Amino acid sequence: MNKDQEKSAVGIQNRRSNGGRTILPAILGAVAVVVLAVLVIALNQGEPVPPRPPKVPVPEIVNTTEVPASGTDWKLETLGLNMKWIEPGDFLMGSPEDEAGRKDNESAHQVTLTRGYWLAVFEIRHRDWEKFRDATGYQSEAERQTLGYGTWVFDAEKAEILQSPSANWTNIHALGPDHPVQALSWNDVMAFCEWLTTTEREAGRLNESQKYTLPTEAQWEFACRERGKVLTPFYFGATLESHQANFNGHQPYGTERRGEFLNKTLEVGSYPPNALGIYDMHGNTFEWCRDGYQPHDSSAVTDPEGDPESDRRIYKGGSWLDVGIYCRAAFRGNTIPTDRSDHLGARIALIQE
Ligand SMILES: [Ca+2]
Repeated sequence: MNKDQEKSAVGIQNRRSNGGRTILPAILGAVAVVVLAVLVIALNQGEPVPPRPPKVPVPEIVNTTEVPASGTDWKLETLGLNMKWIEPGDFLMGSPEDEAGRKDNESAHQVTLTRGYWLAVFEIRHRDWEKFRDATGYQSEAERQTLGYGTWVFDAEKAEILQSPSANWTNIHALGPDHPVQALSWNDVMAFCEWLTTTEREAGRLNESQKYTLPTEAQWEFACRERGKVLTPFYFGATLESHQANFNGHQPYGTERRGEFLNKTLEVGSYPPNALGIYDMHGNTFEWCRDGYQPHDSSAVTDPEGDPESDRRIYKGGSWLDVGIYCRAAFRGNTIPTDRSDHLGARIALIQE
């Protein structure tokens, strides 16, 4: 007799000792309670968060014109980086008042963009910044320790973000050439864009009306929202889970399904892109935008560029460190243009007058 049979035999014996009439309903009741509890847990938790899907190769772009042409994607040869053409249009920027986690400065309003532009499919990578550094010898503000510090760094043990004098892009999340570069100030990224513009013009791959720069916040959000088709907080829909983006999956959005917190960046393009073929606009690193900060109001606007007098700049999209609410398309971070942190990077745009 094995142990299971022994247990079974003991059960039979117990039922017999109780006359075999009252114990069966009690067992059925207990089973029902267990089944109900499992169902409640299942309804709250759902299935475990699935793993992120395998990476799909990014489609190759072959330039067929000497300079970027409206309506056509462009390969930025200096970096080997795809730039997606974004057709102009109208969209609803900001968030509705019932969006969970929204802030007061996100008032929904109609925005018209009258000019198309190109947006990089990836955040700026370590390989990109190394080319810039090698070509120019540029030292970032963190390396120069302007303002008396290097970079804000998350201390996992203390669960705090602290200033680290020696931290900069060369040693913060420097996990490989295809990881996003961080610890850059807004000023650093604009210097990078000026170098790209000069380099591409000298190579005859940019005309005088075209330049590389940061996207405005409206250009960023328009592309994130797939030219206005996405009205939910994410281009994945109303929820965000850790198989969709690199963020703090311990606090997902719109779901109880707790997922991973990797505590690091991943290579760009590790998660599915949006319908325009743009990756990591939710999570991995926050992304600087060009605008000076100003609160939204509900008025319709055309080609907004923020407040030119503001001493603060916008950043968007959340990061590897952030919980779900900060990864929403409408969320608006802002800080001074000299600031830098270990979860703030950028994505470049190409614009033309
Ligand atoms: Ca991002």
